[in-house]
Amino acid sequence: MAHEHVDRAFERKQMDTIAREAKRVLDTNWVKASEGGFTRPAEGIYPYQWNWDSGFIAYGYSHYDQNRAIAEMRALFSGQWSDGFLPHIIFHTSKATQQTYSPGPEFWESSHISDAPARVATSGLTQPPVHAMAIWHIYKVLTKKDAPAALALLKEFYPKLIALHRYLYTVRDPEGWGLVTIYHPWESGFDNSPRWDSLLEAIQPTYVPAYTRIDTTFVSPKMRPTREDYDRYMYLAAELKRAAYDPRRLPSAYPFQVKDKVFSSMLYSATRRLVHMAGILNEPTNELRGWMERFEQHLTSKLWNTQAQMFFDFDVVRGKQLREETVAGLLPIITDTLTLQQNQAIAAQMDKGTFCGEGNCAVSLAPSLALDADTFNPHLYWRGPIWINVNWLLWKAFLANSMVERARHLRMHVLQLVMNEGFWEYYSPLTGKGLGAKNFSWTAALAIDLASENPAHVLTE
Ligand code: 9WN
Repeated sequence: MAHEHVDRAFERKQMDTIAREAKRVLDTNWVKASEGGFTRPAEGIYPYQWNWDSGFIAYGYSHYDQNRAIAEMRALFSGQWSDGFLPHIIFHTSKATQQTYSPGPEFWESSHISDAPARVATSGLTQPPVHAMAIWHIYKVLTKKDAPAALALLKEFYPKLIALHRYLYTVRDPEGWGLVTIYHPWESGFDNSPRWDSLLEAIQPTYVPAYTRIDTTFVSPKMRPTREDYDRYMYLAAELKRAAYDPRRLPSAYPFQVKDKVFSSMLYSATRRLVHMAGILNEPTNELRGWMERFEQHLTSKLWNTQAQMFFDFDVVRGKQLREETVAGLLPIITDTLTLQQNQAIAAQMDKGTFCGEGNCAVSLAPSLALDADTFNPHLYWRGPIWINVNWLLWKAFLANSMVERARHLRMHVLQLVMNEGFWEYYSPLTGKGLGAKNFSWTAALAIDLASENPAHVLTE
C-alpha cells in the first residue's frame, strides 16, 4: 500500500514534467519538412534519420502529435528500396561539401549500385524492424480520435511493412528458420556489443577504405569503439558494397553472418502486429503465420542455451552459438512465445547482482552487459551502460506476460533516471550518470510512452 501511495504521488507530480521536457528534446531534434521532416537521434553526432530510432521516436509522438508520428514513418519509408529493404540511415539532408557523419552518402552510393531510390541517399545496411509495432500503436491511438484517418494509415503502410518483412524473412533467412541473418554489427543496433567480439577479432581486413572518425569529436573516445573496431566495420561495409548490398552475392565465407536473437524477436513481435492489421484490412494472413511458425520452431532449438539459461546469437558460418552473456540474451522474452521456465529464467537473470538486480547499482535497471563480464565498462557504449530502449522492451515484455510488479519496477526506475539526469543516449549503471549523446531522441520518446497516463495500452497490443 505504502508503495502504491508513493508511486501515485510521484506520478502525479512528475509525469507532466517528464513529458514536457521530453517533448522539448524531440522538438529540438526535429528537422523541418524542407530538409526531410524527420527527427535526428541527437544533435551533432547523429544528424540524419536512423531506422530503429525512428520507430521508437514515433511511439513517443503517437501520444500527443499523431501527424508527426506519421510524418516520421513516412520520411523513413521514403528511403525504402524497391525490394523491401529499409536502410539503417536515410541521408535526407546530405550536404555534398560538408561531411557530417562518417561513413556518409559518398561511401554508400546506394542508388548507383542497388535497388535504392534515386531521390534520397541511404546506407546499405538495415536495423531491427520496430516499425510495424510503431504503426500499430499509432493506429490504436488514432482510431479513438479519427477512425477514417487511422484506417488510411494502415492502408498506406501495410504494403510497405509487408515488403520489408518479406525481404527479411526471405533474403535475410536463406535457411528458412524464421531467424534473421545480419551481415554487420551496425545492423544489430547493438553495434559495439561484446556479442560480436569473437567474430570481429578473427577478421584481419585485407584493405580498409579511407574514412574519418567524426563521432569522437562529439563524444569522448572512451565511450566509443576503438580504431581496430572501426577498421573492421569499414572493411565489412566495403565488402557488402562490393556485393551491391545483396547477401546472395557475398562469398559463402563472408565472416560476419549472424542469426541475431534481438532482431529476429523484434521482427516476430512486429509480424504479430501485421496479423492484427491484416485482420482489419481483410488481407490474407497465411504467409505471415508461416513466418511466425518458422520462428516458433527455431528460436529455442537454435538460440536457447540451457547451461547459460539465456539466448545466444548464432554464427552461420561456423554453425555454432556465440556465447556472450549480455542483456540481449534476455530480450526474446518480448515475443511472448517462451515457456514458463524460460520466462522465469530470464526474470532470475535480471534479479542477479550482475544485472543490477540486488540493489547493488546506482540504478536498478538492466545494464547492457553483466557487471562481472571481462569486458564490462560502465562508460563504453553497448559494453555496460544502461539503454532506455532495452529496458522499455523488457517493460513491455513483462506487462504482456503479466509480470506486473517487474514491469512497474522498470517503468518507475526509467522515469526516475530521466527525471534526475535528463535524456541521454545511455547511463552508467554504477553512478547513474548520463553518457554519450545528450538530448537523445529515443530516450525522450520512450519516456513519453512510459509516462503516458495509461501504460496498460501495452497489454492489448
Ligand atoms: C551506427 C543512432 C544509432 C543507433 C545505434 C547506435 C549508434 C551508429 C553509430 O547510433 O549507431 O549506426 O554511429 O554508432 O549503436 O543503435 O541506432 O542513434
